[in-house]
Amino acid sequence: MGKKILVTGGAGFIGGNFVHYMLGKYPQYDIYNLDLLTYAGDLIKHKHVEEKDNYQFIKADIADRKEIISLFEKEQFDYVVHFAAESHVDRSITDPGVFINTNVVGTQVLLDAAKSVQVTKFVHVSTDEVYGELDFDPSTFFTEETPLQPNSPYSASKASSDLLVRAYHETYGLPVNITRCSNNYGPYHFPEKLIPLTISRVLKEQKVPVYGDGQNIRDWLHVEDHCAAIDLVLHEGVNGEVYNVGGHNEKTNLEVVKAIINTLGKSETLIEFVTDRLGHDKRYAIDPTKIEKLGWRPTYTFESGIAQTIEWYLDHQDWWEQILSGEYQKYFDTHSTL
Ligand code: NAD
Ligand code: TDX
Repeated sequence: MGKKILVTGGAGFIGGNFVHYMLGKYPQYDIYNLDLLTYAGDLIKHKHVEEKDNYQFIKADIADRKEIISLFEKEQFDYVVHFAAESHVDRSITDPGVFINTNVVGTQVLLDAAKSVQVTKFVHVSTDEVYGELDFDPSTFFTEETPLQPNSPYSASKASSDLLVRAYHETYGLPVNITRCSNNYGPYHFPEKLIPLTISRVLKEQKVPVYGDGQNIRDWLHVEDHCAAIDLVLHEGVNGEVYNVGGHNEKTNLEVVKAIINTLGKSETLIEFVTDRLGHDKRYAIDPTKIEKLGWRPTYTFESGIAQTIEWYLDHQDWWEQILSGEYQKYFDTHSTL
């Protein structure tokens, strides 16, 4: 049956991939992509779908209460899948304010709007960073019961939004789910994040900044596997539940950077160790048992996923070159310690 789905942040990395995934899988659904088009959003990635009858773009700020409430009243969405956020930890360290406005206030506005039209489901896309950090003991993982102990302004803003989502379920009975995912990578990943930054810089034989000693661990998940998990939670998730999403692909940052350099046949002398990130979380690792019981399995290993991703960046140089030539380059030049 046809459904109206509002995807917030659908011009960004994961939301953009999710829009493509849903249009491909559910031609009977109407997809509304709402995005403010900050530095992190672009519509070039949607050129091939913008003519579709069941796709519509809406430029708006999720924190603009008046506009968001009247949009929901007009469109009466069935589902909301909420990706829109300020997402980069380093930016939250230099300028936390916008993270509170978008990630906390914006989420609360959307919750009010969703409540006012009684949506069938509100999926809030969160992050494993709300759990804080793990030590290097490989037998420890984040579960849905791990206490929230966010360490950066970014993760604190996401944890705050998670608590609001929970409260709207407990207080008003809003049918919600929260997903907490590990580090994503894949097509259309903005080149300020480790993997696309490394690929784009190595291709240009530029130095790659590795924070601290490069031994921090992240648990990498291909974005298509993340999209499939969100689709499953949207349709099968038990209201009020949290689902962690990750595929047991733990790597040190140095291992990731070296894998990319070696695949591209370049020299490891491109690696430059730079000043560590403030409050740099040591390790993230997800226990995905709960979402596996719901029926989810990742299809990519880190090795197959990174090979596919490198291929994609080689084939789509025009997309990332355009981004690197804009406002982002000014940000990198001002903030990098290279
Ligand atoms: P992104 O930064 O690539 O995209 C964010 C999008 O939100 C952009 O298109 C931007 O224009 C839009 N946006 C920002 N502020 C807005 C506002 N006020 N109103 C409307 N739109 C606004 O982020 P991403 O990496 O695709 O992450 C998407 C979501 O997934 C975020 O909520 C993030 O916290 C979460 N997440 C990301 C990862 C990851 O590894 N990238 C992992 C786990 C969870
Ligand atoms: O230049 C760099 N050098 C470096 O060593 C950058 C940009 C990062 N790093 C390190 C820091 C992290 O340990 O690489 C690791 C990954 O960094 P990011 O790509 O910035 O991701 P991270 O901070 O782990 O957060 C990501 O995953 C969780 C997303 O950006 C978040 O939105 C998501 O919630």
